[in-house]
Amino acid sequence: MSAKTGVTRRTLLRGGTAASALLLSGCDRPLDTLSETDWFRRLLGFVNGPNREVQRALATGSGLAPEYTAAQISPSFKVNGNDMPDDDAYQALAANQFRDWKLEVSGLVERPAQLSLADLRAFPSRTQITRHDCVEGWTCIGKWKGARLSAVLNQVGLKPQARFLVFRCADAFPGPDGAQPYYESIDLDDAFHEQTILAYDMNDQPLPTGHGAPLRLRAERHLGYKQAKFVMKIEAVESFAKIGDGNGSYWADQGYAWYAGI
Ligand SMILES: Nc1nc2c(c(=O)[nH]1)N[C@H]1C(S)=C(S)[C@@H](COP(=O)(O)O)O[C@H]1N2
Ligand SMILES: [Mo]
Repeated sequence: MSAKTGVTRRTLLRGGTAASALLLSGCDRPLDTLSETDWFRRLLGFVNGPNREVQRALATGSGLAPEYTAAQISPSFKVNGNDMPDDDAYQALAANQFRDWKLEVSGLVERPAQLSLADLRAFPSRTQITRHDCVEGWTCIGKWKGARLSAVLNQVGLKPQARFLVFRCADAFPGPDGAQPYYESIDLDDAFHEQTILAYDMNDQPLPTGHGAPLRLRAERHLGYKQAKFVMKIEAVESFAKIGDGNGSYWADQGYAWYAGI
């Protein structure tokens, strides 16, 4: 995946390293692992683009993404995209093991909150072993534990006008007008979905930096780029028209589908 703009030598080098790491990563290529139904859904998804109604109509049963056993966890999980935000404030927080880090939850909420990692660990949690599918064509299986986003939202109380949640991340990619911050957004169906969590643990360890420390989104019915790493702030909004280039996420602003359902 490369941005239409702003490909620097650094990102190219990073891509090269990532590509060679893939050979040794223990991750599977999607052709080996996806069932025919998955491919059928995917094909329809590509034909219809960001048509979430079609994809949701095709989702069968519980609407849960498949979950796996501990034995199926990939021996190593690829790090993709940014592996460390350049931001000074983020780096200072990381140097102190995120003891002073707080997640801001604001926007169209009744009770805005600043939540420490201890606060987040006190929320009802969910643990899930799921397959991460990157649009670039690799998959890895990992175990994630995190606060149920629904529980956090129940605490802050969404205002009636709230329709989307925007996740603001600490990292950015270079763009023509300077750094473009990474951000993502989901609708309220996904926000309250059983498998949507704010993950602080990966494979029974605190989330490593490369995988988005101290907190990342896991929205398991979506492609990899939806799984925002280094989340600093969650903002409830009525529309994302005035955020970034108005398409709801960094990658949607680069032309990828906002609704990255799988
Ligand atoms: N903040 C942030 N989140 C991000 C990215 C990123 O570069 N920055 N890359 C995305 C992409 S394309 C993928 S495939 C996954 C990679 O997650 P991993 O590094 O844990 O494999 O994170 C997604 N979330
Ligand atoms: Mo990705």
